[in-house]
Amino acid sequence: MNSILYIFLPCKKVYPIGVTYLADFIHRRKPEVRQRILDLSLFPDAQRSRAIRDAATEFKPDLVCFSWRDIQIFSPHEGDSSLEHAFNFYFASNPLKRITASFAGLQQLYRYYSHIRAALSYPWLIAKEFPKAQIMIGGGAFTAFADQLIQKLPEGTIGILGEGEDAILKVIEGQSLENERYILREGKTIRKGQQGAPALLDALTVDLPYLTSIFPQYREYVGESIGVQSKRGCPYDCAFCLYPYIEGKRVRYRPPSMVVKDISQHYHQWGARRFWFTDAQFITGKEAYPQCTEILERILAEKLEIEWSGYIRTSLITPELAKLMVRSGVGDLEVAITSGSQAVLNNLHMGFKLERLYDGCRYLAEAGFKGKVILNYSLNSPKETEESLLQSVESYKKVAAILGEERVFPLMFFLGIQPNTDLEERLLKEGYLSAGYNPLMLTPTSIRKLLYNPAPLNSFIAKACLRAWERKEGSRDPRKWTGSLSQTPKESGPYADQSLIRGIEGNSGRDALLSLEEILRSRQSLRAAKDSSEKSVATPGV
Ligand code: B12
Ligand code: SF4
Repeated sequence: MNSILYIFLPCKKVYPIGVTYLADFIHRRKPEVRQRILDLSLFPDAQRSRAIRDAATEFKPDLVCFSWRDIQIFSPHEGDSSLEHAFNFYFASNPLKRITASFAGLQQLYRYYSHIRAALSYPWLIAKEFPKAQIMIGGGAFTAFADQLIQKLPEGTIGILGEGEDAILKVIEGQSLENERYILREGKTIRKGQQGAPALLDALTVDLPYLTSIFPQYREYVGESIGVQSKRGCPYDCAFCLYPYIEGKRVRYRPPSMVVKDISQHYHQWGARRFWFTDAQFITGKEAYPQCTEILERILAEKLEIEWSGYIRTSLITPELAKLMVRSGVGDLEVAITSGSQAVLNNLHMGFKLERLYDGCRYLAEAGFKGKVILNYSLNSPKETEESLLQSVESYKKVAAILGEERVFPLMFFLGIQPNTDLEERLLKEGYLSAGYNPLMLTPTSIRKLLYNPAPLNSFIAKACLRAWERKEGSRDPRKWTGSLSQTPKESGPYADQSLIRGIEGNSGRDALLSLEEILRSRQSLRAAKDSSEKSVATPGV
């Protein structure tokens, strides 16, 4: 095979790092193979089929590699209005609100299914109009839902779970895929392979001039946050998390010099200034300290004036790392505290101590950290009690006292149940989920289950959230002004202050926590009053 067309399936605009790494890898090993990257997110819906047809007609690929990053439309966090509609639909006391929410929910369901249907139509287009081309597919969303999606794709499509470098190389060289995590449908039979040794990440850095030549749409991303991967794999075991399933548990490091060369090339050649370490975890444990330290030191030594972020275990931040993080340009951080109760965290196998998380925040504050911290809370996790909910409220207050209330933004991020996670397995065993359920099939009943918020605590958690969102005229995602997601030039630069104010005004997570505290405290005092009146009835005269 001599030519590969990569098609990044549409999602909310995010730098398509996966396909850039794949194309780079193939180019280093097979420089004679022609390659092109087409990012469908950058086209309006109606023009996407045409864009594929034009690219395939002109480029004549032997291999078409679809990359499917996101499916999750119903996100379990308050920045997504679908959570608000779902809560109104299930829990609002006002029937009008329920009706309005049901219409909004139906619209969202329609969008969700149309999105999947449209994404599936593109491989079918290639299969019908360019039947000689081999089709491959991979990416985060495909990995998460491979068993369901492979049934809907043209027969013969090679699906790859997790990393794809070696698999694509093998396909163009005509080698067997037996040692790769492939999935293939032949009629009604599904064949799967298991990855042998995962690839080591000691390859050279991205060849940016080459990438620029095969990805002319790169210009759209210069002001965005560019993804850089410094390691693959996560050794932790958090019950709800899919990342170790996607990347493996063994951590593989890229040499710091190469990671920083990547950043430096994007900085000097494209003018990029914002970066995101796409690692499942940037600090995977104490073993990662030397690599993380060297990366940050090199950013400083090369005088790269960047803003960077990533998923970071605050519990693993040392005073030295905190100083380096701040000096090298760390931006806003998203910290998955999950719960303020150590017992709830232990039950989810989170593998960190709350005290260490607070220490990490303290070190950041001492180092002069000026960014914002989004504290993700997954209220109503298994083993949650009224007491543990109050501990979560306390934990927010503690972090806010350390970093300053104006910097800390709690975000209600309910546990979303994902296939191939420990949480899914537990809930299947407990009968909460039924065996053979389809995680992509959303109905009012399944959404209620998959946005994990079970009885008996569900109704007043929902009440607290709805009360807060009502006051703020809707749920808010404070990430609009952070380094993590897409920021149009209009939102940055001169508008920075305005968007900051909007973010702070929209701190609905804080309100939700405080409303929850109010509700729980009043329940406690009601109970105490009831108990004492029962006691005085039982022991008259005392
Ligand atoms: C970093 C990250 C983010 C960052 C991205 C920052 C940035 N500027 O890039 C942030 C925090 C912004 C983010 C946001 C979201 N994310 Co995210 N994110 C990730 C994470 C941790 C890594 C993705 C990544 O870039 N990896 C590094 C690159 C090199 O890998 P890659 O792109 O996956 O590509 C490799 C393989 O997938 C494969 N591959 C890719 N394409 C192809 C094609 C072929 C043919 C083959 C063979 C192989 C192949 O090979 C590549 C190289 O090895 C993954 C989880 C994970 N551990 O993978 C979730 C993940 C991709 N995100 C996910 C989601 C849902 C989201 C959100 C939609 C969440 C939400 N509801 O708000 C948002 C919105 C994203 C958007 N479009 O804007 C899901 C997607 C699965 C799903 N359920 O749909 C994942 C898998 C996490 C999860 N829930 O399990 N995310
Ligand atoms: S939540 Fe973070 S630390 Fe836990 S398994 Fe997932 S990536 Fe690793």
